Amino acid sequence: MYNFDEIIDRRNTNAMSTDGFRSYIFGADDKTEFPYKDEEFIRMWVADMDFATPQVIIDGINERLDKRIFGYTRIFSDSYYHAFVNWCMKRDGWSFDRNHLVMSNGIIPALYELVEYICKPNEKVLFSTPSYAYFKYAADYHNRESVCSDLIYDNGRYRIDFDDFERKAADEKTTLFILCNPHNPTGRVWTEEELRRLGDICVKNDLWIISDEIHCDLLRVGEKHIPLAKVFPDYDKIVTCMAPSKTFNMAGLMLSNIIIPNDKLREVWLSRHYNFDNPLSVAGAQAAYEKGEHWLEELRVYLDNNFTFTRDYLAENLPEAGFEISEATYLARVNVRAYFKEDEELPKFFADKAGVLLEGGDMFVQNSDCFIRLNLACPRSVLAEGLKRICVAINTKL
Ligand code: LCS
Repeated sequence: MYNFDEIIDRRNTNAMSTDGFRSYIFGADDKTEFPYKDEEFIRMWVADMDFATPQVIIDGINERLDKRIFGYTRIFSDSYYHAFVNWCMKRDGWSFDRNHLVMSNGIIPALYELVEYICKPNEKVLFSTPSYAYFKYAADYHNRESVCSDLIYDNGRYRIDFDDFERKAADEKTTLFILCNPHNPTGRVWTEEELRRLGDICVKNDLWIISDEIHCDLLRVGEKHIPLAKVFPDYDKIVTCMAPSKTFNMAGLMLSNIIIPNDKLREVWLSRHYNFDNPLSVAGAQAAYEKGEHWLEELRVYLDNNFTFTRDYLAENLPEAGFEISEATYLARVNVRAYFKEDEELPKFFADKAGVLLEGGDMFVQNSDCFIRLNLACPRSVLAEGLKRICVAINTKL
């Protein structure tokens, strides 16, 4: 019913995807020349989608536009809470108190704030690597030391090194663990057993946990999301972060949900946070949670098919590449160790030789050499062209 094959021109919308790649991926400016024109690149990098945001959300925003005044806004009515908590209840079997919900203009801005509120200046922030780099940037910004626990790559699947994690969690200077659940960039959906083991270690060491669950709706069909706070309902040092941004391709509207059960931390947040919301974003998010489910279920099927297409294409054309279908996210992780040296700058290679924009290698803090990450949330024809270019570039390099 929805047309995920449609190619939508994103130029002239100030999109990161089309206009922000020079600075974000390459630290380059407008004058830096690439062998490809900007519009010739296949873009498989920043984590947003090339699909239209569902019409029900656009209608919700339009209804709010009709009210014509866009003054200072904060969520006062219960209707947003009900829409979101019903969504969580229906999809994840999890609910939370109305008072525990606070809003943020993004999960990353919330992480930046929370690191400061939670960790004293000499305390450390723990997370698993490879990692979305902003976990580290949030610690760096406040001069808090980051402690990385490398995930173990085992036959195409990542697992937690619990001995290493436990040792690092036991350091009394480590006071915060940032969990990515499900995990970007590995695409793992942590099992209940894994979450329980991780959580038990954190509880034993009295750690705070920020559970970044931004990718939790984007699961392969058949997978289930388990909010960490559902596994530890009595531990109030877990902050849960969720958002409609990835799920419904509305990251630019900058609205996210932060659930803080601990009264003291929430008081600090409420007293220091710049507490206003964008009225269009609130309307869009509420419409998403109330009416977006049907679209999401079709999107998931389309993404699943993009993953199987990628698996089959790589098996045929790049047989030495390591690839497993991600359990969550629209991000695919490909091990290209057979084709590259450890220190090769992969994003540059693929931009120059293939005309494909992707992220890889040290863009994920550490434990990520010789991996590339491909964003598969694009029409199948674009995906096919991107994969073709990637395979040709590698095969002609040999
Ligand atoms: N947390 C995780 C784990 C993410 O992957 C992202 C976006 C965010 C938070 C951003 O949250 P926001 O501030 O927008 O609410 N991930 C991206 C990525 O991997 N590439 O581009 C964006």
